[in-house]
Amino acid sequence: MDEAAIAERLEELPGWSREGGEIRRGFEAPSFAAGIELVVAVAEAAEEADHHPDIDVRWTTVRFALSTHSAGGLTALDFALAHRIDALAAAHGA
Ligand code: H2B
Repeated sequence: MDEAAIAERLEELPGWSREGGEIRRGFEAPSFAAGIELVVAVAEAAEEADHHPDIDVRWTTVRFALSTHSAGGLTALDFALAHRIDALAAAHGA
């Protein structure tokens, strides 16, 4: 995916930022339990897509980082999962 395509896709994902070869977003969950439920929901979506984010949980802050390891960078799979994560986060009050 070239730089112009990446920039274009990122514009559709407010809150996500590009850090080198990955995109990242952090969410503030209403509670630790809600954050873990969000992680479980994202894990299910990741299994369905066979595309897996890096996940960092710090009490009520849950951060996701996406890249396509096999491609050594960003692909359409990362942007599709980012949209899915945004929807799941909204559904979990984060
Ligand atoms: N997730 C991510 N983020 N990148 C990959 O390249 C990747 C993955 N590869 N999940 C998948 C699994 C691969 O290992 C299986 C065999 O499809």
